[in-house]
Amino acid sequence: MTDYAPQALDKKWQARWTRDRAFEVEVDPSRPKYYTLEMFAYPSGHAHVGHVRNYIIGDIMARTKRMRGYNVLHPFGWDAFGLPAENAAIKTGTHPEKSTFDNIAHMKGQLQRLGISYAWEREFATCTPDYYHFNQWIFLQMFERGLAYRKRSTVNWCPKDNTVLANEQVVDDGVCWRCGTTVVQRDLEQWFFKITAYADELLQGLDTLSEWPEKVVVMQRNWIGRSEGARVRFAVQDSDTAVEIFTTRIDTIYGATFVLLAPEHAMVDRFAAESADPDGFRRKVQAFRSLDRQARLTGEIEKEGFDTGRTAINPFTGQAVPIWIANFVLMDYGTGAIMAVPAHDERDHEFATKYGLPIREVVRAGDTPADVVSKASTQYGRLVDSGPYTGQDAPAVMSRMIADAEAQGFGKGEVQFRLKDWGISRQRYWGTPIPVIYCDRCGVQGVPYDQLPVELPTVTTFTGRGDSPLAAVESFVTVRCPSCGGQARRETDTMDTFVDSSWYFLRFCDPKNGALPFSKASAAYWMPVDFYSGGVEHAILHLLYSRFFTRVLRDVGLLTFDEPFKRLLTQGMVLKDGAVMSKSKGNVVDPDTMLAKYGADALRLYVMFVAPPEKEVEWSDSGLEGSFRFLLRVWRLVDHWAETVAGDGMPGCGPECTEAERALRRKTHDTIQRVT
Ligand code: ANZ
Ligand code: ZN
Repeated sequence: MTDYAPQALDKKWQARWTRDRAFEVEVDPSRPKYYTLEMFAYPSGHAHVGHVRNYIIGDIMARTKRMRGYNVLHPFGWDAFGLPAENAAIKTGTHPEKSTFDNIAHMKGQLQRLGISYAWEREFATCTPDYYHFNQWIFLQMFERGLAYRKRSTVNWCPKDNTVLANEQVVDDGVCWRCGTTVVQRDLEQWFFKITAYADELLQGLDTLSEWPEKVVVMQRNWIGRSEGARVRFAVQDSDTAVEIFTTRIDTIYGATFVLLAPEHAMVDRFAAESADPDGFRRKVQAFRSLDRQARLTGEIEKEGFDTGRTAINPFTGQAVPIWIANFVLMDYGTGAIMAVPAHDERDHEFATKYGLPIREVVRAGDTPADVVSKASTQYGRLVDSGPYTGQDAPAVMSRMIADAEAQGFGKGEVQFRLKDWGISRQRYWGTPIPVIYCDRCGVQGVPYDQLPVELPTVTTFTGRGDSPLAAVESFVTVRCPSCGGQARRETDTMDTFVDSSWYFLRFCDPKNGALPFSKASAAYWMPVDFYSGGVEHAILHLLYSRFFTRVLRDVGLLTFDEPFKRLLTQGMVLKDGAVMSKSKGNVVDPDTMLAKYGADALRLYVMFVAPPEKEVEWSDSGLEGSFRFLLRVWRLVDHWAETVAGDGMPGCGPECTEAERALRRKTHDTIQRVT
């Protein structure tokens, strides 16, 4: 009789796996491959049992597939750049590189003690030049193709610290996280990735993701937000210009009783200048512009506006309608201007009611007039009071109205996407330097490939004040122009860390490649990822950016497929006392404590037994205790019979078998089938 001593077992086997390189794999075309991946980790310091649930789920997939004969790639790495390490450096003085690698060492130990079967020889951290070299390589490929470009765009700015702030650094009603000064908006030249060039493809690709959770597919579809509609010109009276509006409901145009402009609309400044009280006009506009953007996007604001005093001609009716400015009209969607149809749109209705603007019913869903004065009627129906279109059915009539607008030259059909190009510039230190050089004579140039990587210089003091930290390093900024050899300047912004995670799964196929991000052959064998698991908080950005990068790298010639992740699982959160486990809530359970008490198998078993992987679970020590006791029983049972069944193993089941032996054999196969 031997005792169940899981701690000793864990130690013994973990040492053996490392010695035998048990989970290291090579390309082997003679065997079917299986690539299973958990979203890599931000090295925050300590993994708690909420984090490790995901790794356990992935590990079980990896081990199962291995036992079933697949050549399994199961790697792990570190999403190691980012703001928290830099913020910590500002507070404590510890260099981000040091804190990052200390954290990695600790967390790696935790995962190893859990016995997760990673191919550790493929591990990398994105903050090393070996990796970010290829962020820069990919950037340059995109730059050559017009997929990386510069444009002016708005950032959060702290006027006291003189620095750009990330959204996370703007706290409590728009003040700077460090000094509490009210944050203002500022325009800066920034780099963008043209993800919109792939908008249609990213949308269509969603239809092929049959093994993704439906809710994630829906979230991506809404984020891309394709809208079919029309662009229509409303001529401004007493002027040579026109307001262009975007609408998805041209069928309601006879009920457009006013036009609304976004506060940022280009025409606003001109109207202000031409008004009787330009300063008063501008003050009102300014108040709208500085409203919280997020609140404006979600519409969770009191709708407000004011009359510009100007009017525009509805090209269908020929009638003049007033032009107002409204805080809920967004500049970066459509044309930044709308025709307001209060009878058939809820937001317009609220606005019209508040300011006493006219409401006209033009689409009737039922047989009798609807009470559109009390409530907007948003359904399609039959057109009324709509000139030559009266009596026609919407939406069918819309294509005819668009064709007529086109024929008369005041409108056309148009598709709009909610998706915006991806702004990647960060005025930060702890990220990938953007590989660009500015020369007064030769202009904006990519760093030549043979000069990559552009390494992060060593910065020793982090104040969080002033320009981006790289701009203060003279030896970094000053550089020779690659074309004329004259004196030039380096770009001092770094890349959004979402760039790092947009292709790391490809790097795992070929992590030591010094010439390319990965070889075509390695990706052809291992990709796509067969099983990808992680948190639903990445349902939109990370997964969309990865799908975008995959297509770009396909067009660069490195990949031959479109979708990186075949099957996706979003694991449920682990709660403690009803709240999501997190350091800030002080309710974390450290896996090491549990390992010391019960061993790795009990913890793994518990995590898998407590609920389906997609479901939330409430952590319970007694549940873990139960898993431990179950393993104890298995151990004792096997231990008791081990000698009896030793030797030839299970008896065959020929005619000589007893009925009991035959029953046991049947039960065995039945169990194998059901477990599989
Ligand atoms: C007139 C109208 C009448 C509208 C009606 C809707 C219902 P989606 O589907 O999201 O694309 N819109 C257009 N640009 C806007 C902007 N920059 N800010 C705020 N709202 C804007 O929505 C398209 C509709 O949203 C457009 O169609 C427009 O209002 C509004 F009964 O035009 B509609
Ligand atoms: Zn030059």
